[in-house]
Amino acid sequence: MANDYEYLSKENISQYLKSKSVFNNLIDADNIVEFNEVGDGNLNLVFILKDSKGKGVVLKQALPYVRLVGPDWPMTPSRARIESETTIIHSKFAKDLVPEIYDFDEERFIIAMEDLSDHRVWRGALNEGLRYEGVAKPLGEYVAKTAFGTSVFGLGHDKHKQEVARAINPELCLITEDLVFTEPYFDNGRNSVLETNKKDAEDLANDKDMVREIGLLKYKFMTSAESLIHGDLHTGSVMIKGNDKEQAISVKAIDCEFAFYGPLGFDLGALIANYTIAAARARALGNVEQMKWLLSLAEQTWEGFESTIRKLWPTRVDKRVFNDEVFENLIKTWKSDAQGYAGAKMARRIVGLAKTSDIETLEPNLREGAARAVLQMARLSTKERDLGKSWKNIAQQFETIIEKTVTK
Ligand code: SR1
Ligand code: MG
Repeated sequence: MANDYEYLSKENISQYLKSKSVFNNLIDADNIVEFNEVGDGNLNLVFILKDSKGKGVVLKQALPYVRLVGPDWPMTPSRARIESETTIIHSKFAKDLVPEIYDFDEERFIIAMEDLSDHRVWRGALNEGLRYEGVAKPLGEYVAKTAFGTSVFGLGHDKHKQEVARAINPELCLITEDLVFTEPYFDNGRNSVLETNKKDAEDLANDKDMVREIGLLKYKFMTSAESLIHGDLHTGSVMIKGNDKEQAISVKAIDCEFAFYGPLGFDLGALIANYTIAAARARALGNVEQMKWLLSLAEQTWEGFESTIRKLWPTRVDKRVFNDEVFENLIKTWKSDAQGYAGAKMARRIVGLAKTSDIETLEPNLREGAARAVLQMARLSTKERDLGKSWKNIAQQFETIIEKTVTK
């Protein structure tokens, strides 16, 4: 694959817009008055462009390497194709919950999409202590609709098989296999923690029950082809638009370049992990009510997920042996997976490469306790995933851990 394609820049962007008719009615390429590079993720260039009449588009270009590290870590830019195709497929099932895709340039790996600059990244709002209602539940609905729609229940045998093959994403899956499931337990030189958290990281890696569960979860991640999952559904992959009552009026799941056919509980776990990390931050900053609210979001997401997938279940394409008893078993499995993956995703953000601003922007004396709390919650969540606990019970247990570690 050619990796010598031209990168977008302020100098060449008008020319690029003029070269494609899809932009004719979207933006005036001769009157671009705003050009902002806003890529704050780990991988890509992201430009928000606006013309003098206020019309805007977003151009997202995949670099042939991991932006976080630089050209020393090559990475397929075909991830942009995966993101574009997945967003379009997900929009068939959850149109309002993803951005509109206008174009994909397969030579320069550029996705043109809806301008969401009237939205903001949810993680940033949470870090500021804002409490938008109406985000966690729609995200559960998004997981349910997209997971059901792309599963054997939604697609049937032939289409599901074709889709599993089309959507393979081995390079990005390997990032997750390494960073989420392996390196927190077997350091590959990319881990880092505060000196005062070294013992916590060692306790995690030496926790045999945890490592066994992580192994089982990694195996499932590598072999289960349930649904076309988002693959990186953290709070930085969610954009929200709120009203002045801190009620979300629009929620969008973005950045699905890690998408592939995998276990749907991975997406639920990613959300829950990031709510929990945000809760540790809130308490470290003394905001008890915000912590409690954040810990209640897992239940909201799960309720959005479960109620939606229950409604979809009667529409499954083949009802012969996929009976209601099967569904109740699946619900239990998905909950166990969600809790297991939540713990895996919490631990990786503390110990491994690519951490979260929630914790990293805390002063070291606050970060220490927050990081310790997250690691302890991670181990509890993953190891006790099959105990059939209620979400309220889990939230209560997390709160107890946070209170003990963050405020000691
Ligand atoms: C090298 S990419 C690091 C991380 O950024 C993405 O958001 C994924 O979570 C990935 O693991
Ligand atoms: Mg991302």
